[in-house]
Amino acid sequence: MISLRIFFSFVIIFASLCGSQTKSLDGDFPKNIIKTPVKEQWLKIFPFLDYIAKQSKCYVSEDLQKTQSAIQEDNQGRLTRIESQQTELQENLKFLLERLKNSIPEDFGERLVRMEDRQTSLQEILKNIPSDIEERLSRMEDRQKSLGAQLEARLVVELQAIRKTIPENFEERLAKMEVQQISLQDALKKIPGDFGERMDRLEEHENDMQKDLQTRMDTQKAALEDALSTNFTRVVRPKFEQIGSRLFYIESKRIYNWNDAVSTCRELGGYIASVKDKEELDAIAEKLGKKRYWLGINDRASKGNYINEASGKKSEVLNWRNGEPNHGLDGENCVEIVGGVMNDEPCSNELRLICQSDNEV
Ligand SMILES: [Ca+2]
Repeated sequence: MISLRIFFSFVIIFASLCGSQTKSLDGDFPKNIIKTPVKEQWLKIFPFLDYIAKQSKCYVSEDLQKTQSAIQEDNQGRLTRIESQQTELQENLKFLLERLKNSIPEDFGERLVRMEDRQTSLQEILKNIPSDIEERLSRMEDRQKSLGAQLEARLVVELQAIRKTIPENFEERLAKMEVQQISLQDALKKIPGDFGERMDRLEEHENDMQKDLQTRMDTQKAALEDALSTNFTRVVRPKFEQIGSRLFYIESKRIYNWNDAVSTCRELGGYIASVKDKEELDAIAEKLGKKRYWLGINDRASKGNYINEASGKKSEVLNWRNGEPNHGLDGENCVEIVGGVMNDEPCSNELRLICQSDNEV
């Protein structure tokens, strides 16, 4: 029993030495222990302890070496991986730098400078614009006022000149005709009565001459009227243009209700337009496109009885759109034209307008 106890005691001591003080098993045994007689027993026990240690496979040094070499191998592997990652990163960085370098144009600096110069000059221009525009507008307004005044003055003078010219021309021609007639009558009186045949011929000749004179007078009168009409239109209605056989003004920018459209055309020297025939309707429609315009046609006095505003005559050309006139809304008594066809529309709506120069239609 005692030997068993001693054995187990040694085992416990040895185990504790193996766990925490491994170095003492591989090193020299302490001298102070060897010197004491009691502890000389230890020397006898050592081989046994060594045997137990070997049996227990408590090879501390070997284990430590193995652990160290494993750690070294692991560290080496990690270092290798880190190195390869570093190499890869360096190559990627190099590649990116190359790409960046290639993507920047060679003349980048110069272009930047040019752009800065342009920007500066644009800013200068922008600064100058507002004051310049105001001055120009002001000058244009002044010129326009002065031109308007000049035009008015010229108009008055020209009209006075025309009034003076017409009667003088006519009086002159009438006087000449009277003189010729008198001289012819005198000549006729001098011719003896037995020259009836000659008288007949003379009468015929006189008639021919009169007819000829009348024709020439009519032609010249018509030419004069045409010239007057053209001048009058050019001076009084400069905005009107020839469409077909008549003059029209198309207001495509501003919109008016129907009553205002009527008064606006009067202010422009014309009348809100109606349509003479289908040919004229097509010619006007071609000018208007798809926009909506008032015509001078309405049935306000009697439903369905459409009257031209300018002449007061019944409208001859009513090219209705399918389903129109529908008298759909309250006050749909005024006629608009859209894309060549007509529609009855509330007169209070605001549309573009067309004026005609005459009030015959
Ligand atoms: Ca309608």
